[in-house]
Amino acid sequence: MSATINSVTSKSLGTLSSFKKSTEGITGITSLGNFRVSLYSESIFRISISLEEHFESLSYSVVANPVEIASEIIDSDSTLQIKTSTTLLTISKNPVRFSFNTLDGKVINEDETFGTSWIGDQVTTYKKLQPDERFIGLGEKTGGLDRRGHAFQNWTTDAYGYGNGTDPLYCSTPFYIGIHNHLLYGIFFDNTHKTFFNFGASNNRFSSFSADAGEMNYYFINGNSVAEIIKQYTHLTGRMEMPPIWSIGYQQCRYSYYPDKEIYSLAKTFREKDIPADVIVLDIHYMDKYKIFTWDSKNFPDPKGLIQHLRDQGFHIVIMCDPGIKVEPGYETYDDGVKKDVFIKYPDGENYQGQVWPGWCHFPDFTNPETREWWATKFQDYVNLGVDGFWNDMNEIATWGHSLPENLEFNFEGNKATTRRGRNLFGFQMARSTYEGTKKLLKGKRPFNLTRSGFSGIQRYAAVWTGDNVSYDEHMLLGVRLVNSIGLTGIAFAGYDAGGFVGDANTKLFARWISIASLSPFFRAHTMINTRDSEPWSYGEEVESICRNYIKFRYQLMPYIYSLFYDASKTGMPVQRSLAINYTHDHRIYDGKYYNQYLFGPSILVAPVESNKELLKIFFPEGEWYDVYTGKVWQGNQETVVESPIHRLPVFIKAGSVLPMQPAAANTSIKQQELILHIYCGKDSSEFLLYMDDGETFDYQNGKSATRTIQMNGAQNKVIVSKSEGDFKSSYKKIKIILHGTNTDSVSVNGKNLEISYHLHSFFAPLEKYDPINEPDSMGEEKVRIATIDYTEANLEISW
Ligand code: MIG
Repeated sequence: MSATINSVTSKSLGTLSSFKKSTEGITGITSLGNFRVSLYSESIFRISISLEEHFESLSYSVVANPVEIASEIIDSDSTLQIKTSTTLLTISKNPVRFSFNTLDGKVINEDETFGTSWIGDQVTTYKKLQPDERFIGLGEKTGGLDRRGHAFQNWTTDAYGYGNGTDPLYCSTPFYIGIHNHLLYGIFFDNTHKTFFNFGASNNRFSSFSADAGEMNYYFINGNSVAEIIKQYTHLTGRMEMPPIWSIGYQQCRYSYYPDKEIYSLAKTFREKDIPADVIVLDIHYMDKYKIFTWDSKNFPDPKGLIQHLRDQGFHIVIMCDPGIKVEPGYETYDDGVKKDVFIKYPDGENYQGQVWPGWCHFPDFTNPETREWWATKFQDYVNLGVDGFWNDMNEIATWGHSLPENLEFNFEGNKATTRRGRNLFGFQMARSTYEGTKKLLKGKRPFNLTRSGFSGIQRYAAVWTGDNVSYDEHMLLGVRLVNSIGLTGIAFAGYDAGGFVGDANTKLFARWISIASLSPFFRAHTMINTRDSEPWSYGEEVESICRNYIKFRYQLMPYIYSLFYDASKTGMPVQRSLAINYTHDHRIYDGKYYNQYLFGPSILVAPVESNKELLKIFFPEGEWYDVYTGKVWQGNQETVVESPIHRLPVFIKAGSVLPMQPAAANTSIKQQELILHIYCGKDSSEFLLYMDDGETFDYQNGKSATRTIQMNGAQNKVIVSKSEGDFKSSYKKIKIILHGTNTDSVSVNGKNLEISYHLHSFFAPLEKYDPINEPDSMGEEKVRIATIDYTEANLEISW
């Protein structure tokens, strides 16, 4: 059965005529349209609704399969119910509407009267707004943490210099979480057309999600916590692999560094100035006239020598990869692309041309598996030169004019689709092809891949950065919020251009931006062509010392941060965590005063603040919080004012936690001798999984890793570090135990008393002033107790 729908009125899914149970789940026929319910776990229900008799099976996002679950089906006069061990789905028969409930009958999420309906090709599902319902997520979207009262659309867009309210931006991730009455759920709308989300904007009846065309195809996720829902969502859409450890070090970028001399000198300056860094990024000017897979032979006569030299200094190179391929007979990539027929076409078969940096260009059709294969092999030359970092830009697709024709034809895995269905996927599939290709070519070494555009599932292939931000304070805070939200959408590896891309930063702004970004997942300074120099030393000595301090702090935290990435690879848990993850039901965290705050991993609270503010009102969640500079302990569950001078970003460590750290080093590949356990005493308990591997190969997938659980029992003054599991042997020779917030005079390990020493501790060096007659300014100090033991893989019980 198929129905014709016009756009004069809205028509909704009709009454149930029949249903049947199949291996796929339940399918039903209604007086207008068909539906199918399939289960992906006890708590994930996929709802497909179509005017056609068959349902779409292709998804670029979903990697999980439906499962057979011992669900009960209860057929009564007016309803059809499906019950799993966690969730009761009630489908009313006349008309067909869906309501998800807890087993004791509370409504988690239910259709509004309009249910699923169509206006022309546009399909919408309406959900009843629940009392005080909040909405979080949707990834790279501007606005507040709670999205109630606002509407958004997903249509990947080159949003150069976007503002505080611009929508859409570069990535489309149609997934959000609803919260009300201590209940929560996630909805992932797996439709790649332009989609629209309304969270009670201009209405007080419903939240809704619509697509310009295609099927209603959504996954309802029932979960007890935000973390659980993210875990389920990334069960569906996949998780990242471990990134190369160097990619989470500091990356220095600008549009563009050239000629090669400038890069030699950059690398040297980092080392001379004792500022850790792992990456120098080559933006478009390394290419010959912006042609991908070429080198500008004048400015880069010896790329191999350059890259080797950088490698010797402990630097990796990340290079810009643009999808636009210049139409120029004789240019190898162009000729080969035409021959292999890999480009996006007009309906009459002509290759589409759009204008970008190189001039008129064709664009590889990354929804074609053969094109992905073709693109993947093109990286051979780069890899031969020693390149292992790749940056996918302009993949929304961005072209001059910003109006990609909608009649272009995409291969869509052989199914054909127009721009309307293909555009949101372009960046995602470009990143996929780049990642899969370079991974293969690197023969066991991990590539780093960065993308501007993406769709749900992009976390499997690339880190995401938030594009062309602007050098001012509000934008800095907006970037923090974007990354918080991107994290809620299963993308753990994300960041923003520190210092701001468009325009010039000023001294304070640059210092603050680097401080905050040092505690973000992807840490890179970047700036636009023709802006002022923006390296850590470009803003005077004071800023240089501030940058050095925070960059070094990040390097000290590397064992902790790397373990957070491991968590992301296992559970989808973001590295930078919106407070909505741990404190979901505390209304204060949604307040505009506090919604930029986040947890960096489980134990570090970061309160981002404008560069010119010396005082900040912050919200301390429950528990107790140590000031990272002075060790002063703040009581949680309160709103209070803290100091935020330019050299001291408000950062706090949760009492009752342990931070695994190490000494700062010039780069991440230096073999470390000493694991430092910072124990923050307090009555709370915690558990942290320390993860180690070689940082650069995929051997960890075959057991060559080491995990150790660090269990803190605050009330009993005890930390247990479990014996090392797995085949990887770390380079550590010593473990230094640093106790914060205790006056104890005795520390023991496995019952044996240790010698302790008393120190004034700081993670940060005193700030040099521009005039040497002044004493350097202390960053703050804290009395700690220190004891050192030999490194051992055996179980350790530390008590004090
Ligand atoms: O039209 O490669 O967002 O980071 O420096 C600009 C040059 C193209 C946009 C990216 C930006 C990059 C720039 N690119």
